[in-house]
Amino acid sequence: MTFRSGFACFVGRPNAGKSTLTNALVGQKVAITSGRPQTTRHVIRGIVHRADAQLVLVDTPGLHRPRTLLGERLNDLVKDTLTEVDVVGFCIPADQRVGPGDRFIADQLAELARDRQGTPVVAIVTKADLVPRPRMAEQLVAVSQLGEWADVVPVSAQDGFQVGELTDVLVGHLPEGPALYPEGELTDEPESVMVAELVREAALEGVRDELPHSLAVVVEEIVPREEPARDGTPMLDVRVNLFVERDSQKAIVIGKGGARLRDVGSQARRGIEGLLGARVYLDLHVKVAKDWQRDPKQLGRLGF
Ligand SMILES: Nc1nc2c(ncn2[C@@H]2O[C@H](COP(=O)(O)OP(=O)(O)OP(=O)(O)O)[C@@H](O)[C@H]2O)c(=O)[nH]1
Ligand SMILES: [Mg+2]
Repeated sequence: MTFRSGFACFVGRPNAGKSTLTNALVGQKVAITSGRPQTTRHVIRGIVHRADAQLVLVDTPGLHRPRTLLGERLNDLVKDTLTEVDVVGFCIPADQRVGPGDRFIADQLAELARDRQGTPVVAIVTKADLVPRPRMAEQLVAVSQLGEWADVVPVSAQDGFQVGELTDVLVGHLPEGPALYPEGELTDEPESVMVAELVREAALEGVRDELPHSLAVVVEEIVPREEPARDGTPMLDVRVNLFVERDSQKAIVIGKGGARLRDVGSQARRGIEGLLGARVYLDLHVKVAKDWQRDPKQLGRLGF
């Protein structure tokens, strides 16, 4: 049997369903998702293990016309990633007409194909569960006309439709080679990054307008408590800073009498305890970092 291994990268505009699809293929949550655009801010690797292949999925931030320095940095990150993978999955949601945002990305992919020949691009029509069949048929035609694709695959990360088929197609484009990661490893994200992401996911829920873009989360420390919990499970102190750009946003994140922040904390804590396999005391602090999205110094400090 030939064993294949390599990298696939998902691109697409914000909210296209890239991270949800990454999680569906991996079979576990490795990337946070939300209904807000620009949820993913760094490159996340999820690993699919099969008897005949190892597929490393690289989930990227949505590609879009940048309006801030953060936006530019995210786009550059995606472009660098595109040149390093064996196959690209271009995600286009089924429930929205193909638009300028998709064309912008199709143009970038065409440019890439000129610079670096041979990287196949699979067009993936996501969120198949949201549209009736005739609409899906129309979307498949529209997507086919958007560029030169190695394949066009409709898929639903929600109900699992065609997730296995998509994996087969992506694996088919990988070179022969040995496994790249140890068996059972599902992501190479450091724990501190996963913890920060779980807090950001919880904090994104229910906030509106510009706030999601203004929120950045940094883990200060994760330290074991000397005393374990009463039932003997280990206890961790996890200290996390949430940065927003303005005082008014700070008030929103904290909520009346701290109610919102408490909800965010208890939701994030559940995910963090599952991840770290320990009881967690989660300490959240909200701070203002004025206009950090446009400030190179602050972007650096926040890890961008
Ligand atoms: N019904 C349905 N909804 C989906 C599906 N995939 C994703 N979604 C929803 O679409 C929204 C965006 O999903 P994400 O996976 O965060 O999208 P993304 O492309 O990673 O977004 P960015 O990281 O912001 O670029 C979320 O509310 C998901 O629940 C799907 O297959 N079916
Ligand atoms: Mg994402």
